[in-house]
Amino acid sequence: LPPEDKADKSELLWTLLTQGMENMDRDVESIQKHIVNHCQFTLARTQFNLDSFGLYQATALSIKDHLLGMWNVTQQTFTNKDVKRVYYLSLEFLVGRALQNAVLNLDIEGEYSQALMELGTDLEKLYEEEKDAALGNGGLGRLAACFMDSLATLDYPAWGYGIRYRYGMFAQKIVDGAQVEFPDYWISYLNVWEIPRIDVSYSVRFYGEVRVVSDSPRVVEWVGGEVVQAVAYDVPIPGYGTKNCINLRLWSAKPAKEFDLQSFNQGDYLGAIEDRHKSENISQVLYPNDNTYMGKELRLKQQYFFVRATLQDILRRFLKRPREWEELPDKVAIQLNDTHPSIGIVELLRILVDEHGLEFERAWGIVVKSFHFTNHTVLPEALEKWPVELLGHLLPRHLDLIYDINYRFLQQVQAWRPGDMDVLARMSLIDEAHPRSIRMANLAIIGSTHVNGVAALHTQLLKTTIFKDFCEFFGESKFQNKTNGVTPRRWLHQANPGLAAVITSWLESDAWIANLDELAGLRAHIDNPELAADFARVKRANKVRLAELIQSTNGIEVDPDALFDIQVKRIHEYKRQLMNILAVIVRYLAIKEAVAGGASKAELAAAFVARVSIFAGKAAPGYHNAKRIIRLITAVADVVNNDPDVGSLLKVVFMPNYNVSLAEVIFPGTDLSEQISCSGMEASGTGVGKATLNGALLICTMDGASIEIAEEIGHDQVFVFGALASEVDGLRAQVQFNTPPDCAPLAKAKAAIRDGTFGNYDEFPLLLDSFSGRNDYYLINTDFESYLDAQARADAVYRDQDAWLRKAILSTAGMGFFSSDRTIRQYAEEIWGVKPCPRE
Ligand code: Z2T
Repeated sequence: LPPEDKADKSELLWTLLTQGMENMDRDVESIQKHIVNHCQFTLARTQFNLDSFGLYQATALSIKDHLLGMWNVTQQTFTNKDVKRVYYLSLEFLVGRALQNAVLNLDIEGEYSQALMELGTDLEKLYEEEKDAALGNGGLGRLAACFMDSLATLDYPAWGYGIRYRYGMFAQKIVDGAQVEFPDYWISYLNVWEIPRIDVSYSVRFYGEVRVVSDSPRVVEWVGGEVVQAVAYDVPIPGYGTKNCINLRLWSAKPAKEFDLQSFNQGDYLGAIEDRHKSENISQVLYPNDNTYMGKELRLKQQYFFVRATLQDILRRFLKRPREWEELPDKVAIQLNDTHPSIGIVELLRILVDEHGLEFERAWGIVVKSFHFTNHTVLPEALEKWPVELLGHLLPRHLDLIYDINYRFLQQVQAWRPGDMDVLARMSLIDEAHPRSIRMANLAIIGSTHVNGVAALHTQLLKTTIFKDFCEFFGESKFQNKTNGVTPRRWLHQANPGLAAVITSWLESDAWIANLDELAGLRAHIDNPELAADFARVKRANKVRLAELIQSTNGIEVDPDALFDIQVKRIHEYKRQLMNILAVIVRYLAIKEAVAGGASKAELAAAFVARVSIFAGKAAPGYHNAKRIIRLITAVADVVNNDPDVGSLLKVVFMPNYNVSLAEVIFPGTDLSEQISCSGMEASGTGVGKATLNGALLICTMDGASIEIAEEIGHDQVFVFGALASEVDGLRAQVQFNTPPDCAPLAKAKAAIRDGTFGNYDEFPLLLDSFSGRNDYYLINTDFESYLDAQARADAVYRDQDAWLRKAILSTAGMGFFSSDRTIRQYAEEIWGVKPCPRE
């Protein structure tokens, strides 16, 4: 702290505060006292009303106290050293549960386990009491959470910024075979992990008008409209093997501090109070769309609310010391997680020009140097395009500035390609088609220094397709690749303690937890049958655990010795869960045919590898075809699972409410992981990393991160099939102009659906129509036989367990590159220019 802050504290208070930062004892007895203290005095529980949830809360509160001590010193270190900080701005942070993660990162599980055992409970059981923090949809949000873990672990001076949604990702129930959404009111009455900072609060304006204060020099003011308050809630993020602890700051909307005297003076006191509270709507709910843009005004309000508060907070920190504005990019790097926070580019420009009087070009130069932008998709339906009218109404001054930015930018484009009106129309921030709209990706590109994709193929596609003009204009060096990774702490160390122990014992070290490249050391033992036996034993135990969960949630009995074939991710046509279930139908029909042909049990076992086909994932509430796919999966499950001809040769399971905690059970129990997107469409995929890390084999197209994973673990380890990204356009054209008939197995599967084998549901004809003949945009027919062939190859290897285990070990062993630690180090060194800053 700067010395003057000491002045208002007595020597005693100063000393106690300084000592109090980290006087937490880690012995069992102190832990017990600390927990019981929280029971009695924070939660006001007595011996008569203390249940498991209360004990979980008290335990978590005691862990949070540990974190806060670390957190305070970490933040002071960043301040004292005046280091450059990185700010990760994301509308989503899909963190899941925090207790076990914190206990493991603090390396204090042994002590807590014993402390709680003596108190008559079980730490593992308390872990299960925690509700997931589901402030994200899928890959993009979970990536942000993995990044926070790596940023903390690697001691980077980083902050995450997001929104404290009152309702997270909806809970999914399956009712009569169909998805039904339920609200996720996740903060029951106390969220133990957050610290409300009522003292950290900023106002945010919407609507209103722009007034000219003076013409030359031109000064304008944005006035009127509605004002709401953003209040900070801080969530400490511990790292592994470090005493650093970083901050995730989430904003919650509250009524403005100032009273609008006018509305109160009108005599409608209760009405005026009611109006004020409408502002709280802004942070109420996470939009549940993955990979699709929804042009709702409330969503743009969320985006602006969040960046307005965040930028005020960042600048307040920057201005704590006397500075030149030109120093901003030396002290601040702002990473935009997709275009969702990209209105921040215009907001920083507005602050510098309107509030601090900087000349436009000077301000713009500073803005561009401060921002960097990650794109997560090439799907056109996901690219944000705000209607000009909507944006101009909500943020009138920002629309002015967007026009100014665009005018200057298009002049440069014109100078670059004189007379080329097409390039001008394509690169403009304004899409002139009706309704006219702002292209947020174009804004994010020209307002940032670096733009990155999330896997090698994805970045290549960005540069050659949707961002081609920009790549030619700015030069290639602006466009970088940062292949996604996952945190080995949550996705191996925490989720799969059995495999973690095996790895540690074979490597004779647990250094892999912080340096995943160490996994390569397993290759030295690849011919040792004992290693294979260890892998087999752990996988079997994890499959038993998963089978028990399936029994309790779905009431289906599955055989842990069957091949567990798993596709878990958001339901989306491009991810082709539909192709998967169609292949399951083909398998089912083949079993039926064999039985009808009089095959004996032994003949059936020789012809078919027993499989459990497991699906999980949420469909966006308005995405009808995705919901129909769920309906088909559950209908097939109903028939197959109850068909005595099939027995344990085939089971189909749709596990409801896929979330982070469920994923932690599913990936360790996966034999075969389905990564079967239509090539060129899955930007990266991160589930693929979690499965492979846990020793699953991949059945995959050459898409997203799978390409690089296959390269790292060896192509022999994966069952590859399907068209390449480079072939997709040509194949689509072919399907359009010279539509091929359905291949025989696909025709059979469709016929079975049509003839009512799986029931006669209204959804089915609509679903079948959506990908028939020329409509087959996702190339299911094109890839189908090649997919079946890959499945047959997987079956063949599974029959040879030694061969399978060898591939499983080599899969895990090759995953070093896909640690989010590697990804974050690359961002830090190649984009942000920030250095590790371990606390003093
Ligand atoms: C999302 O999860 C992803 C992309 C989006 O584009 C939006 C959302 Cl919510 C706007 C996913 C990609 O689909 C996936 O391939 C990728 O692995 C993940 O982001 C993280 O980069």
